[in-house]
Amino acid sequence: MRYLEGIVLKKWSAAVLAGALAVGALAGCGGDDAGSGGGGDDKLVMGFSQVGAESGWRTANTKSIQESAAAAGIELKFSDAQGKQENQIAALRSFVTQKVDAIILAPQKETGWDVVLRDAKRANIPVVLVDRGITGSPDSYATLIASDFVAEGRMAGEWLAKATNGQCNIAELQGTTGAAPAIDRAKGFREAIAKHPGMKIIEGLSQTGDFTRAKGKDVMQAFLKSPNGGQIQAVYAHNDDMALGAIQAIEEAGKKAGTDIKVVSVDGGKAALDALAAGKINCSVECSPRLGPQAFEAVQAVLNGQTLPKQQVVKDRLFDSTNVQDVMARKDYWE
Ligand code: GZL
Repeated sequence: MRYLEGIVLKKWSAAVLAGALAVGALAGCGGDDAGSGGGGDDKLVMGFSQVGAESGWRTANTKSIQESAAAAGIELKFSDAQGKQENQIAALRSFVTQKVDAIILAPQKETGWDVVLRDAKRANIPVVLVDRGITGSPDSYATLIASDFVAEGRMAGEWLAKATNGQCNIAELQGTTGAAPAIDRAKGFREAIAKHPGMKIIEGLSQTGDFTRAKGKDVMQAFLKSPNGGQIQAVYAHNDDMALGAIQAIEEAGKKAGTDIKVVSVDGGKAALDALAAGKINCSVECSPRLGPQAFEAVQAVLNGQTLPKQQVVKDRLFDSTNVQDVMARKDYWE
C-alpha cells in the first residue's frame, strides 16, 4: 500500500465529534449539488458498505462506525456484503441512487472499484475508505483511514526473528486473497524474515484461511498432516481468528500451542490477549477496528470542503508476554 503524508490520528470523543457534525449539518454542509440524502433538511444520511462479519475485528469495526453515526445524529444506511465484492458494488450503486450525503467503504479487496467510485464522484458523493485500501485512482476517494499493514507484517516478522534467534520454519495462514491486509501483511513479514537466512516459510505451507477461525483451523490441520508438517516451528496468522483456529488444530494434534509451535498473529483483540496470557499465542500485533470517530471526522471535513491526506495511518502496538498483563489490567484493548 502507498503512503503519502500520513498523520497519526487524534482520538476524538464522540461528543466533540457530534458537536462538529451538528454544526456542519446546521450549516447545510455538502452544498446544493451533493446528495440530498433523503434524511430531511438538516440530518446527514450516509451509506456504509462493510465487508461482512468474518471476524471479531470486523464485528468491532462495524460497532465503532455505527456508534459514531448514532453519536453524531447521522442516519447510517448499513450494508453487510457477506464477504462478496459484488454485494458491495451493488450497495454503493444503491447509495448513489438514494443520493446519500457521503459513503464509507471498507473494500473487501484492492481491485475492481474504478467504475462504481467514478459514478459516486459524478454524483458528487464523497467516499471515505476505512480499514483497507484500493489500487484504483487516489482521486476516486477522499481519504483512507487504515493501519499500515506492511508495518504490521514487519513487526510480526521481527518479533519472531528475535524470539527464535533467527532460526524458524514457519507456516503462514494468509488473509482473504486480494485483500490489502493479506497482501501487505505477507509483504512486511517476508521483508523482516529475509534478513535472517535461518528463517523460512515452509514450501507449500502458506495458504489463505480467509480471516475466519473455522478455515484457519481447517488449513492448519491440513498443514500438520502434510509431509512437511513436522517441520513447523511457528505459525504466522494474518489475524487472531485464524490464529485461534490454528491453536485448536495444534492442540488436537497433541502439541502445545505457544511452546511446541509458536503462534504469531495480528489484530490484538481481547480474545487474542486472553490466549496470550495463557501462553497459547506468543505475539499479536494490534490493528485497531475502532475507526468510527476518525471516519466521521473525515466525512465532516470533506463535506465542509476540506482536502484530506490520501492516507491517515492508525498507529499500532505489539502485544506479547512483556506487556499483556498491563494491557489487560488497564482494559486497554478492543473486543
Ligand atoms: C484489517 C482488517 C482485517 C482484520 C481481520 O484492517 O481488514 O479483516 O485483520 C478482518 O480480522 O477480517
